[in-house]
Amino acid sequence: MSGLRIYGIARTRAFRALWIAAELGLDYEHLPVEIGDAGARTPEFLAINPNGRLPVIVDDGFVLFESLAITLYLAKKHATGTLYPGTLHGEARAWQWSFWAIAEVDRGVNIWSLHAVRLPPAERDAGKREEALQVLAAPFRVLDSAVAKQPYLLGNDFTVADLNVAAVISRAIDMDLSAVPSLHSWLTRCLERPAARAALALKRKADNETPAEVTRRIARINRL
Ligand SMILES: N[C@@H](CCC(=O)N[C@@H](CS)C(=O)NCC(=O)O)C(=O)O
Repeated sequence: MSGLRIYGIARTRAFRALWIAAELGLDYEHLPVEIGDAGARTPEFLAINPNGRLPVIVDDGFVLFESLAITLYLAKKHATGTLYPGTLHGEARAWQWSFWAIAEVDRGVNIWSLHAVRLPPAERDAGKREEALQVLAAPFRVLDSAVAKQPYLLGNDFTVADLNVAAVISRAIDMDLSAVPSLHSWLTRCLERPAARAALALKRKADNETPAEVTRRIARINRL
């Protein structure tokens, strides 16, 4: 047992930590904490992550929040030279794509998926959905052209850069991606990896078990 604990129900950004742990073949304990007062905002959880958000990990006593900081940390700790780039420039590119994903596409994909898939049909807002697609169009073209030239973001091999971007936009697999065919095939390739499939299975199960009231709360508290 590595002494790694991953907090956060798999429906949340904890999916990203679960995917990297599976890629790395780590032993870990998963604590499927729910958002808000049911979990992440309790005094016990706030003592671990004062942000009251998911995910957070505790790795042999080392506490770390921010999903992509978690994936980068675990990849660097366990797979430098393979999943985590072993060169200065490779590392910087992995950071570049990770920060890009958080800044450019994380919120848009989240808004789209809530208003296209996750909220009950009568409560979906077509305006928000269309606006999200407009916000995503330009960055998706950037990603499409990056993976048109080579199979993965840093070259011929799958790295943590691919994992981070694919995990952030994983819910975009349900969009019409015909305008960005290279992005579509790259995302499919990433999500078909055995480790991704294992983490996605946990996420789908959590999605299916999430009551509509919780999905409404997600949209409300995050103003999505
Ligand atoms: N930038 C953070 C965002 C974390 C975040 O917002 N997590 C959501 C779940 S996906 C959450 O905990 N929301 C509940 C809340 O804000 O109360 C990360 O990537 O870890």
